[in-house]
Amino acid sequence: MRERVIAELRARGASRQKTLVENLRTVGARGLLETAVASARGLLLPFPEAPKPEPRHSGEPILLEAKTAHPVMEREAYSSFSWLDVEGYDAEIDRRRTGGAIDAEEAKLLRAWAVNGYMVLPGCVSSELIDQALADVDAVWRDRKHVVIDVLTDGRRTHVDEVEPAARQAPHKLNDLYLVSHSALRIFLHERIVRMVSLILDDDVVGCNSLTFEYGSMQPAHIDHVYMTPLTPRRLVASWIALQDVQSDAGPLSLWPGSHRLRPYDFGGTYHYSPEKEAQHTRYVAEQAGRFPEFRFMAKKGDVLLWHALLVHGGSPINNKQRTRKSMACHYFGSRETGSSPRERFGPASYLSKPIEDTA
Ligand SMILES: O=C(O)CCC(=O)C(=O)O
Repeated sequence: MRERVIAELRARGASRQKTLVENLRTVGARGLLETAVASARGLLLPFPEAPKPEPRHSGEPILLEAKTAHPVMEREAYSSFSWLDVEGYDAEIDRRRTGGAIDAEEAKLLRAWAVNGYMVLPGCVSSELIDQALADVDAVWRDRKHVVIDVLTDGRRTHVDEVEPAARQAPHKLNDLYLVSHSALRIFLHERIVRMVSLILDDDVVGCNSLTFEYGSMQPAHIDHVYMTPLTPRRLVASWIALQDVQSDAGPLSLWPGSHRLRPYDFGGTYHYSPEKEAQHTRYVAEQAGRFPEFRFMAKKGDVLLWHALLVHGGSPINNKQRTRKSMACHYFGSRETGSSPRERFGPASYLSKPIEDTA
């Protein structure tokens, strides 16, 4: 009887997620009567209490309530989730620390990562190495090398040898500088970055692409995972390396800590973006970012920040167009996620010798 009454009320739109008043409005007079009858028989419906949270179990993914009308992934394979994105990560960090697999500093960074979706490695890259990479950027422009460039002011993707030299003075991205600059490669696969990414992914690291900026990107809030979707969803990490001290009017990198726990957007059974749904997705991201405080990374030259595949981030507005904001943003997969793409080894990691096309 109780199940029948509940089923009927549900069929007319009642739900445990609504308040009592909303449910009464939804089910109308007949539903009201049935509820009263059901109550009189001791079958009081469970309105208006909030649903009881399910007990959390070790290994269960940690996700936030969707709170959106946009389509989101409701069911994801447990096996996609990183060990830091499931219940019990704290005890697992302790276990690895006690067993000597990680040191105290790494344990602290991994805990920050699990909660916020990012970690900072202050002073990670030496100033000398950065200056060498910047000299290579100058050489790319001076010698008009055939390096892919995204012109951010008009959305063009072209090459440095095909673009007007003035394009250098406006926001742009040089793609995969590491293919022509050994110094950029040493930054991209810096041993400390590779070490932390391999701990996060629990896998060997494959560098997929590097983007070099001389100005802020002003990119709207976005999530890299939709553009660079690994074979196993979620197995992507990004790094951001300050090639100079960042000034507040130069469009610092913005992050929304904790947003990596949001459910990914559902592009029709896939995590990978489709151009016709991209605007909707951008609206979803902007709506969801509003649930979190914004953090602007006021980095010093050599500081590195790693962010989670699903963390909402972007380039904040540039308030001084003359001000440079030299930086690199790089993306990494685990070794199992790149299929048969050609790779080169570099120390404990490897990198794609022919990078993938879609980038954020
Ligand atoms: O550096 C920035 O302003 C943003 C970089 C970024 O969002 C990305 O590479 O995904």
